[in-house]
Amino acid sequence: MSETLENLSSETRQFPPPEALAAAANVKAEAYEEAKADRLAFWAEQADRLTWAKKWDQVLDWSNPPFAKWFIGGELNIAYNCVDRHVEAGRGDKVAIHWEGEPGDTRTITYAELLKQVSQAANTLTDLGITAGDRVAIYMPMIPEAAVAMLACARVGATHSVVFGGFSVDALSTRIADAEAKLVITADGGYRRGKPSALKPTVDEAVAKSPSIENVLVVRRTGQDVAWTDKDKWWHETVEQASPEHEAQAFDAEHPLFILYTSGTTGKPKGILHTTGGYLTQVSYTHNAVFDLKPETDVYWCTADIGWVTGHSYIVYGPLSNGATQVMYEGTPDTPGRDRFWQIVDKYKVSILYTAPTLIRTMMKWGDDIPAGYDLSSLRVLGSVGEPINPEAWMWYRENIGRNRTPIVDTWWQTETGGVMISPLPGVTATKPGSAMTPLPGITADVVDDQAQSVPNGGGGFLVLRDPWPSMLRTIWGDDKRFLDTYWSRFGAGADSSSSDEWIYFAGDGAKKDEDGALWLLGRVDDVMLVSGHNISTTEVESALVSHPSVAESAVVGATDPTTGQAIVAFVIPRGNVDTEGDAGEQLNVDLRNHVAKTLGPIAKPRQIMLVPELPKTRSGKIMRRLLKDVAENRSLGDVTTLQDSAVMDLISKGMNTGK
Ligand code: 6R9
Repeated sequence: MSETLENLSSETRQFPPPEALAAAANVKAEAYEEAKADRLAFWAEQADRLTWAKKWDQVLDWSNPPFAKWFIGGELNIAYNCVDRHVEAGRGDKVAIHWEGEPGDTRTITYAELLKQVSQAANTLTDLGITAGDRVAIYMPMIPEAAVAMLACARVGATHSVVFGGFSVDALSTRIADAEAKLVITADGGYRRGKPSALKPTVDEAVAKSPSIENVLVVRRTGQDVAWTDKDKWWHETVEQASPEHEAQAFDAEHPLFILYTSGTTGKPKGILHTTGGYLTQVSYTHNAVFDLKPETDVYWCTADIGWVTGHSYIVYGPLSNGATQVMYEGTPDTPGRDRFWQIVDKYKVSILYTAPTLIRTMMKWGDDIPAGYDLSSLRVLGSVGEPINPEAWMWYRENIGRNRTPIVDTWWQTETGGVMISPLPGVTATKPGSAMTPLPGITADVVDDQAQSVPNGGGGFLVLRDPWPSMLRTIWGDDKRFLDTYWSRFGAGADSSSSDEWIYFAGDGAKKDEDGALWLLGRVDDVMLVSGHNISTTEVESALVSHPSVAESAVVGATDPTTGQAIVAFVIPRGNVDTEGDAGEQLNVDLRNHVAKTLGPIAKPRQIMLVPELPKTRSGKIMRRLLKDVAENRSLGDVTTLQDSAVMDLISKGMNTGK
């Protein structure tokens, strides 16, 4: 992105918060002013939500930027904050997790039961020689033991590294090696798409290549046959037999809590390191504020996998620190039927739903009649995370799921930020479809040009974060230099040519400010296209395509072009009922190209549109445009190890070759 990003689309719809919700909201408009007046005092106040064994002496130490320390001198135990203190306060019988297995089996886990399991698992970790500072890899399906394992690590001060169940041997073993993990916690398998899907064979292969691993702890979930080595221990023969008494010891506020690897677009995965006190402060605060959580009455459901940061912050640490009752679901959204999500919302009377744009667009494709068959009146706040949500997908979510009553919070954040950074507040913000709106209280985000100058309203550029925040990454595990290079050397004091002494965090996303200063996220800057000298965001072209009634989902890439530098190539999934055979398909192609030209202007008209049945996505639902670019430029495919379903690329390449 050499110049600024073009600001192509305009959206004028706006939805104020429902009055009753606003009147009873956890966070009111004053919070912004309060945080602005004294940011550190504001965060100190939020840290008081937690129970500290020893209070901190200083809120922030920024004397060695960009290496931040928060709540210096403070000590706390994360598991104590997420579990024990709720039991001690007499809420042991409250349900922590309503777990729903994909085949329909269920478990109800109260806070008292969770305390027992976490304590037992902590005792087993200790028996296996795990002590504070050791690293533990977790490779699990979405079963309660996954959360128990994370909390048990936190309880004994071990640093967990969760790897998506389903990632390859290579992905798992490189992550184990990078963190020098001593233990893997896994399961025989989990249920996905109606059948048991094995995990243990992948672990066996990875462990064979991993000299640092001393033990493997295995939960029996599916009962499928597993090979067994002398490193393997069954969970039910160890954890479930262990003493339920475990005294949680407090750790320093900056004690490492977890490493989570993000693949980025190129190169070796980055092990993002998060620590204890600041992380829990921000995830606890934001979970309460952004979802307006009322722990006594709400039933919260985040559909993410715990292998994604969203699962860490908004299934495990945020909700449990707030004493929430939540739903946890093991499987896929179309098993046994495409109504599974709405059946779960109806069954548990879910009141807060947090999901991803990719799922919303998939539900759009499946049709309005599916959610229409369910009672969704329990819902009162809807959330979105993971990608920019196209205005039409946002409207569909509002109308078909929220039934025009519930606010939508579009939450922008990253593995690196630890917690939500930019989002509406459901009782305060008048939302606009497709906009993440404004930074939360206590957060300073901005959009800048090449020279790190703040762009005026109406302009576009790079999203940056200006002040340190409590749940920020502390470094890249074992690679401080890469931490500096990746996030801090683009702008501000960390940049070679800069005369500024302000440290500016480069998020890697493009964004624009509208006329009111609201923020619109435009995708990764690596994905921005340069067409005849114009910087065009993939997100805006995708949103224009999705606004056509025949389109369910789309992904846009810039492919090398002899005349325009780059040309726009779009991959489009038509809605279920759309005829794409023969002439009808060709007509649709012409219509879609014209539709984009009409919506955004002729410069954004795609050179080519491919109708495809699926798009390549990561396990967290992000479209892998890099692979589509390989297809569009007739290259062999790059690294596909983080792809959710590798068969998808074959389908797409075949369509490309036959011109369909
Ligand atoms: C939480 C999470 C981070 C990247 C981020 C951005 C994209 C996430 C978004 C969004 C637009 C939102 N992203 N939320 N883009 N609007 N509400 O997704 O973390 O997996 O590390 O991805 O996801 O591009 O930079 P992570």
